[in-house]
Amino acid sequence: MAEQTGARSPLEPVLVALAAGDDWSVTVHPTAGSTNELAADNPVPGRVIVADHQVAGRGRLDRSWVTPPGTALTFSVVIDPQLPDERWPLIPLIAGVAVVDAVRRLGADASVKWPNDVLLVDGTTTDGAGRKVCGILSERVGDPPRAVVGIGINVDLQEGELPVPTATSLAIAGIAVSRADLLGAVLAEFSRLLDEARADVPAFLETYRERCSTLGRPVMVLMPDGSRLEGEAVSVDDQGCLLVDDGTGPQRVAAGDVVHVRPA
Ligand code: BT5
Repeated sequence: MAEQTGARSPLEPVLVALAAGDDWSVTVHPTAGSTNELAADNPVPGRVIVADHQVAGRGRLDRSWVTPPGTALTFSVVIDPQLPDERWPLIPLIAGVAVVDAVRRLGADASVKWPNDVLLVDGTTTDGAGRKVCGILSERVGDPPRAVVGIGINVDLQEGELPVPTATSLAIAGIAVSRADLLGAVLAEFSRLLDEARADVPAFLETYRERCSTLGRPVMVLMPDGSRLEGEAVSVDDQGCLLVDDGTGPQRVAAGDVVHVRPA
């Protein structure tokens, strides 16, 4: 079990700002409803809103994101993506790879489940698919349009504190890291990958495909209209859509919840 000391102490705003670096303007709230909502209220590029304890965290499609006090890194960044509109769907993918790369540097066996859940393979994993350590909610707000990218990472939750059985944490995988240092690492990776995507979309998509554990797997996709698609995830196209071969050829999925099906 990972040490709780440090990870459970309150976030120290000065240390958080130092870890984030000069490119970001960080505000730390001891308690907040949803950091995405606070960021959207005043979407100035470069702002980072961090909640020590987020009490009304939002997932996609009106779902909720739940983390016990002091155990998670919950924050939202505001960016001017400087990407053409048709490239905006790449933003959450960029954030997913940023988290994967930041936690891989800590020794975690992390990957992206399309489009942007970050999974961690820990000691409990039997099929190599992993459990969710991080969720990402990216929203387009304001005029001129800005992206608010909300990231929630389970840092220090113990098994009994997990909100759902499909969740895990860095601590459960044996990784101890301060939330401030983790924020700094994710922001650095996010900036690097955003620059990569702006300069060379195909290069970024190659990076994404390498980090994406959905590819090559049997999947079941729950579509927004309630229908299901089953098949093998064969690729991610240049728009960031998932291609699933259901036996009749590749079907293009722009949005949906993917379940990694245990290989037969
Ligand atoms: C997400 O939604 O995964 C996006 C979560 C984004 C959270 C961040 S925290 C900072 C920022 N401010 C916010 O208000 N939100 C963002 P979705 O794919 O819809 O997944 C939500 C589902 O994940 C829930 O219905 C639960 O099943 C599960 N879940 C909830 N809390 C979890 C946790 N801590 N760890 C893993 N899974 C969780």
